[in-house]
Amino acid sequence: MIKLHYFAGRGRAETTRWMLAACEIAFQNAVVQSPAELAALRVSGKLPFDQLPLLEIDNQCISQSTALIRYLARRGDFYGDNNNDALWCDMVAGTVADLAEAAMQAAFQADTGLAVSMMQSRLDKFGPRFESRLGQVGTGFIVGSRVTFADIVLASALTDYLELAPSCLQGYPLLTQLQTRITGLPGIARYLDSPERYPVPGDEYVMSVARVLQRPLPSHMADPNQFVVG
Ligand SMILES: N[C@@H](CCC(=O)N[C@@H](CS)C(=O)NCC(=O)O)C(=O)O
Repeated sequence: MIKLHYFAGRGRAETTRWMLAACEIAFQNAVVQSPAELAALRVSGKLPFDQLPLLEIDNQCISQSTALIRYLARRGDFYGDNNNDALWCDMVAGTVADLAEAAMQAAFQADTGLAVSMMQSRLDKFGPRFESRLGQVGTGFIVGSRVTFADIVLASALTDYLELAPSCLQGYPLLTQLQTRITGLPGIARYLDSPERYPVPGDEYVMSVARVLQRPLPSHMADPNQFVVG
């Protein structure tokens, strides 16, 4: 079984989960729940660069979320039809990472209003560019005439945005269509409805990450140093 080692939540593993789903590759979340489990992974030699997420696939242990999604994109033929498509996939995926970061950090903010306003300013910056790109390409996809990993990571980020700010895509009909189309792909739809899909991250997730990494909680939380050792 293919294993994805990460904390008990979406975080930097989520784009890999979406790509596994798009490739229709069955996988298991291998949850790192305690400092001891992380320490065991660190000494196991499995972590190429001593970081999570870690994907065990094709008889190798691989890491770095941006490398993981590209590996799966090549494996599943989601990297476009030529070098120029691949370039645009990378440009879009890089911009999506800048958009997605605000949603990924939302659970760590002092309140939801602040988190949503940070997300809104990212969407105000990038949303019109994505919308206009979709208009120019004219196929319903952000690159070329079939699904690429750029569509998949974009739909993943948009889904995170919609969960926290349900009306945020008003005024973006093409982005709305793309999000609907990609979340309706059979592998993705199955994944989103499966136990491997984590809920919108909240305090519980923030605490589990801090506990495993033995690092401080965000300062607005009670007893921020409760997991810090020494
Ligand atoms: N650029 C890396 C960042 C990985 C990263 O920061 N991982 C964190 C968890 S989200 C980690 O492993 N922290 C523990 C450590 O660096 O020792 C990626 O996208 O995969």
